[in-house]
Amino acid sequence: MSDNTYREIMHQPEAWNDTLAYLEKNPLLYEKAVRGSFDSFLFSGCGTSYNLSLSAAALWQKITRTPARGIPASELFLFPDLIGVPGKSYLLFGISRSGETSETIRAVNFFRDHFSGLTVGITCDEGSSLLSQVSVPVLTSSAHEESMVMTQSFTTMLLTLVYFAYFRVQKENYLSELPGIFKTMISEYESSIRQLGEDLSFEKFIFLGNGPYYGVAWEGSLKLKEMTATPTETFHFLEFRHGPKSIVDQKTLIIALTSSAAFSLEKDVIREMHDLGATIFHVGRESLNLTSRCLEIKLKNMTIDDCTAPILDVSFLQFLGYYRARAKKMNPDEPRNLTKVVKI
Ligand code: F1P
Repeated sequence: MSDNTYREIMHQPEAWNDTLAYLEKNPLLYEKAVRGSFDSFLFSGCGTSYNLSLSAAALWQKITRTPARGIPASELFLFPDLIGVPGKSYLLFGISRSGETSETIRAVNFFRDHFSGLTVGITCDEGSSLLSQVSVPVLTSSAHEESMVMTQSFTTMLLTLVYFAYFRVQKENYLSELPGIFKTMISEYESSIRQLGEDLSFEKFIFLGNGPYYGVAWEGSLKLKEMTATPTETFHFLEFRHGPKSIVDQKTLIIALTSSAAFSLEKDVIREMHDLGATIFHVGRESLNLTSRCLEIKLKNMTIDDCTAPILDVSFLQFLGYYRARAKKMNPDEPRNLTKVVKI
């Protein structure tokens, strides 16, 4: 494959390695903010960067045991009284691949003028506006992208935020194992994912994820939508039973990102949808033991847990969107209706 999107998906191990090395070498860049004393932690961005904020906030709270929330950048300046509480201090992580998205820049500036606390900006593009507007600039330039859709930028910025969470509580992490695991798993599963992506008989795509997997499920859903102009939906597992499951049929593909914490209930939902005729694409540590209409990616590596699996899981979903786009003769580098940066 020659296009930028494929190259950048496959570059993720290098981007992760480079970024971890950069973070380990430069703790003074972020130590004051990441280990600072704040009442609550906000993660904010737009589009893919908002999906990232959802998973980053869940992982932050899970790892550091401090309150965290993911919000769309526009909510911060449109409904500030729903985000902040007078007298409380916050650390805001402004997340933007380009560092030029108008809403994210506006949110960071609004926060500085109306909230108390600090701002950390995370971006992949050198010299971007975001870097000059925040208290603590963090540049993950190894994940710079030429393509329109965000792939390595998503996982690398999420990896950075998970690294910060472990750094704050000074806990050991296994993030450095992710690049090797990615290479091993992609060599094993890429062809199966490609086969699924090339099956154009599927008309409905439902992404399911709980806890830290919910934001990543949304991101997989957005990748498929952006690259293939296909309607998709995303739910928490058990929520899907409360009405939306009415659409499930033989033309439905359920993409299920299961967790270790809730697998016992998650698997029941998946089996119920499989019985209704859906095909399953499952990524998780346990097996569903379904004999037909199911592709399973088993996370066998013992060091992968609910704090790190979300970073890896999304890369499998990037391939699904990519191969469906190619099967539909669409150019993943130039998705319909989209611009690389949204300026308002
Ligand atoms: C945010 C974003 C992307 C989307 C498209 C337009 O960009 O909404 O999520 O895929 O590229 O911009 P950024 O703020 O992360 O640069």
